[in-house]
Amino acid sequence: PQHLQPAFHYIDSGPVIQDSTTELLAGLQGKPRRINPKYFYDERGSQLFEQITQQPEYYPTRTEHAILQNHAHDIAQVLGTGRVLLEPGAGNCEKVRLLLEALQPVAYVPVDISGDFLCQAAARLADEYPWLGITALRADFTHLPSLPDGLPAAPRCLFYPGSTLGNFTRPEARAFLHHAARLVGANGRLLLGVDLHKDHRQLDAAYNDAAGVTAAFNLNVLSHLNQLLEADFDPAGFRHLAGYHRGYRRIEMYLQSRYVQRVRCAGEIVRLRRGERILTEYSCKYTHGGFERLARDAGLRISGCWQDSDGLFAVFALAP
Ligand code: AVJ
Repeated sequence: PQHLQPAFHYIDSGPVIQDSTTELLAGLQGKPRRINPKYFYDERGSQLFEQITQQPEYYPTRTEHAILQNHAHDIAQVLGTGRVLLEPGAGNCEKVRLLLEALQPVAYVPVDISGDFLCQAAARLADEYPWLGITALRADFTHLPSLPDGLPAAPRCLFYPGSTLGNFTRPEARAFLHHAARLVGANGRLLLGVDLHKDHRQLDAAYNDAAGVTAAFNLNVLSHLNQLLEADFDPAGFRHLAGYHRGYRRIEMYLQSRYVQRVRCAGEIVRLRRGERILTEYSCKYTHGGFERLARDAGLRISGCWQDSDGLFAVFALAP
C-alpha cells in the first residue's frame, strides 16, 4: 500500500531569517563587530562553499570523504544500523552517500538553512535511494530544531560532518553537543567530523586559497546582507582576512574595511574606520585530548575514532 512506501518530504519551517534583522544589527554594532557565519549560506554562498571544498589547499572535505569511504563499515558496526539519521547543515547531502549502504538508516532527515539548495539536493538523493524515506527540513540548525512528526520510532543518529562544529566557540560547542545528546536520547549516537590542530601554514593556506574562492565566499556575505537588511555594503570596500590563532587554536576570518565608510543597514548607519574588522567566522581546530574533554563536558563518551594517516582530520562516534 502507498502509505508504506518510503517518501520524500520537504518542510520549510518558515522564514528562518525573520528575526535576523535585530541579530545582525546587534552584531554589526557590537564589539567586536560580527556576522554569524550561518549568513554565508545564501544560494550563491552555498555554491561558493562547494567550490572551496574543491580547492587544492582546502584539505578537510576530501580528507573526511576518504575517512568515511574507507571506514564506512567499521563506522556502521560501532553505530549500529536501522537508525533515523539526522544531519544538521546537510547542504548538498553528498557526504551521507558514503554511509547510506553501510548504515541502512530507516529514515534520513537533512536540515539546512539554505532551502532551495537543500530541497534540490535531497530530491536528487531520494531519486537515487528509492528505499530510503527522506524528510528534508529547512531550519536554522544552530538552535537544533524540534523534529517533524511521523518519523519512524527507531533510535537516532546525528551526523555532523565537515567540522561544522568548528564554527562554534568551545562553550557553544559544548552546549550544542549537550543539546544534540538530548535530541538523540539514551539510545542515540553522534557521528562528528572534526578538523584537527596542525601546522599553522597548512591551516592559513586552506583559508587563503590562491584562486581567491574563500575571499569571494567571505565577501559574498555582504551581498546577502544587502538583501536581508536592505543594506548598501560595497564588497569592493572590504578585504578578506583569515589566519590561524595558535593560542585559541582557531582560524579567525574577518572582513576588513579598506577606508572610512558609512553603510546603511535596515534604516541605521554603521560607521567603519579604515582597517576596522568585522568577524565573520571562527573555525576551531581540536587536539584529540581537547575533543575528548569537550565530549566529556557535554556528557558524551567517544565510542569510535577514525582518521587519515597524516592526522589532518578525525571522525568521532559518540554515545551518551
Ligand atoms: C563549513 C565551517 C567547516 O570552517 O572550514 C571554509 C567553512 N570557511 N572556508 C570551515 C569555511 C572558509 C568551513 N565549515
